[in-house]
Amino acid sequence: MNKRTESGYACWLDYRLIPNEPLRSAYRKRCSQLVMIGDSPLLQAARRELNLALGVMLGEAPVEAEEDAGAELSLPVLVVGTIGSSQLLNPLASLYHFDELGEEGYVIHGSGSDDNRIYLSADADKGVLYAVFHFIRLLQTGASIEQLAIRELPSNGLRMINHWDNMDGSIERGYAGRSIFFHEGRFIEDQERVRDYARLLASGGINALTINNVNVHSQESKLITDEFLPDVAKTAAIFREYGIRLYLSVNYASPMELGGLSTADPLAPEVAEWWHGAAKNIYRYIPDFGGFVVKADSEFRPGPFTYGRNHADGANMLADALAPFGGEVIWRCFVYNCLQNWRDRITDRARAAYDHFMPLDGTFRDNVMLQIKNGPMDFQVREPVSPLFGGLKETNQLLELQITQEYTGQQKHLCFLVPQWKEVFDFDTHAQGEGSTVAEVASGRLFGRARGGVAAVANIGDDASWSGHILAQANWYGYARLAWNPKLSAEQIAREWIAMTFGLDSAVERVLLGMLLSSYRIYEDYTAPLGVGWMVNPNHHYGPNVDGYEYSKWGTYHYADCHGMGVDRTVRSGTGYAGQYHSPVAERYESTALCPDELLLFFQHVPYTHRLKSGKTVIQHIYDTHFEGAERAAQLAEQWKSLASLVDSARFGQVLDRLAHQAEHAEEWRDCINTYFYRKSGIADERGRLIY
Ligand code: GCV
Repeated sequence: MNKRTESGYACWLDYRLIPNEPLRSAYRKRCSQLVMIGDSPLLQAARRELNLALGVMLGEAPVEAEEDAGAELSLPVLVVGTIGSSQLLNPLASLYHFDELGEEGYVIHGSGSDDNRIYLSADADKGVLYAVFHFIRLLQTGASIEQLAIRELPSNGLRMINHWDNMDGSIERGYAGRSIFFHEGRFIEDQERVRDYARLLASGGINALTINNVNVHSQESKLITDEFLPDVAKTAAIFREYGIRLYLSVNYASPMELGGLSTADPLAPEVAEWWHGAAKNIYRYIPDFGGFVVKADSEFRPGPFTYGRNHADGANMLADALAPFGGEVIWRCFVYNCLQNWRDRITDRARAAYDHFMPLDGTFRDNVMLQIKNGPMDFQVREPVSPLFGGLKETNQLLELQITQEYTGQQKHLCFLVPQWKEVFDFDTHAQGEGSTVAEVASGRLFGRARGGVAAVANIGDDASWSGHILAQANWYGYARLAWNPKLSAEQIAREWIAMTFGLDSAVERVLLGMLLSSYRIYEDYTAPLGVGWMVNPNHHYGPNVDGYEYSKWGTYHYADCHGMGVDRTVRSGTGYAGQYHSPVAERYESTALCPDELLLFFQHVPYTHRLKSGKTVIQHIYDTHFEGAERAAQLAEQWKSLASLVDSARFGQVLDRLAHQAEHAEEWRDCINTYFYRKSGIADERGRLIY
């Protein structure tokens, strides 16, 4: 077993000789020759990958033939290139509408009967690259390649990863080492790792990236200046080879901090002029630069509020600066400033994004997208979907997810997040009647918007395995796959990832599939009952602390007292947040009887004796889920142990250490939460289990 496999570095592009001989020779038969048409950088990347993958998996790389090789081409051959680039691809033209594939769609076609060929084709080079990665995935997952008629188009135009990396090498909310881009205030010179990262991203179809934190400090502000643009350009060039466009997070106050102006007022002509000059300069270095990501007026970052302007004023001014060069502005909606204390039951941080941005709907430029976190608070284990989805109708939107496990176990706990994200994508906003899912809204399709998509905060660093916990790679892979196609099931994604990462052993698949698919629920059970969030230690957000945020000023409460708990967010008696949804969602959240159990305490303040739909009381639910969650966390470790002889010892040990920690830590969670609520409520566990 090689080092890249053992450390986890190879991730899901861990090509290995296919051990099943009949399968390998069936593949080899169809892939003995390769005709690759074209040699743009994207196609060179595709060729390199195909040769590498086939060479290792089949034991020998295909023989590269010329497209006019004549008789030899009667033997099986893989034909790879854009439609129209060679007559060899002509048979496809009548079978698929290539003009509908755009820049990124592709076709994989092969029928055993009429000829011996498998075609990987598209209308553009990027589509060909994606076709190649898809084809490799077929072989890695043991799929039949005898009859192929695959046509793929991405559901989302923008499929982005956001890094929260700082130039000193630290990563905000990073749990897997230091930055792969920066060290001690500068770019890391050796970019081999960055190239491997680009391959991994492209294999899942990621097409956009920011490399620096949305909290843009002074050194990072200079990324848009001549001091660092040559380095940014070098990094952009690597990602470009894999079809990924680079964006930068920018400091809204740059005209003052870099340009020496006395204001950053978006309506001041000198400010607009400064940004125009800055944009022009960036495009001199990076002609396909994606644009700016902006966190403004949030958590002490500067923004247009300072000047009495609104977010549309700020975003549009930047959008105008970028428009002549084809760039766009991604403006984050994570804006709140609701200082309050625990006595205040009316102010509600959950309302903030909607209250700020809904009145601005329709006032943003076409090259602005609003980036909206999946929930109204902040990536908690369980939150409702942000009501801005379905609320905003005339504004481009991006759904923001968090791959890095800030509140979901920090890559020390196993928590496969794809099931959570699936719930978000599938959530029906009812904005245009039934079927108005978040997937349809975010992609732009529901309201006929030209732009849209999804962004997520990265979970990688310079750790040998990239992600700290090897099983956390499944979240990174799963995000990319869902961004491409939110209709994929969590199970399918998990199966693919397991096969590509650990091979095709059926016991490994069965055990790991069970572990991954149950892990989110298990984590929720021992940490965050019924939609309550924030019961974590302040600042670093790891480990239980029921009152950790209960007396903070940021509106993060559960309001537990001796009678009951939960936040009344109803219109009738609470903060009114439930009214930000369309009917019938609003009515569902408004009603204690209709509100789904898993979000009950997010929307309602109820007595501990309130009976859930499950038939249990709230307090008994808390006890049961915490006892069972901790028990099931311990079982995860046992399940993994059953794979001792089937997984290489290095990866086996790495994962086992984390699972052992998780099991122990889940007990701490169980005891802290149970004891707290037993003491508050005075109600004993029906089953008499040990509560300290
Ligand atoms: C990058 C949360 C995190 C912050 C993060 C912020 C954001 O508050 O704890 O670390 O800042 O979200 O999304 O901007």
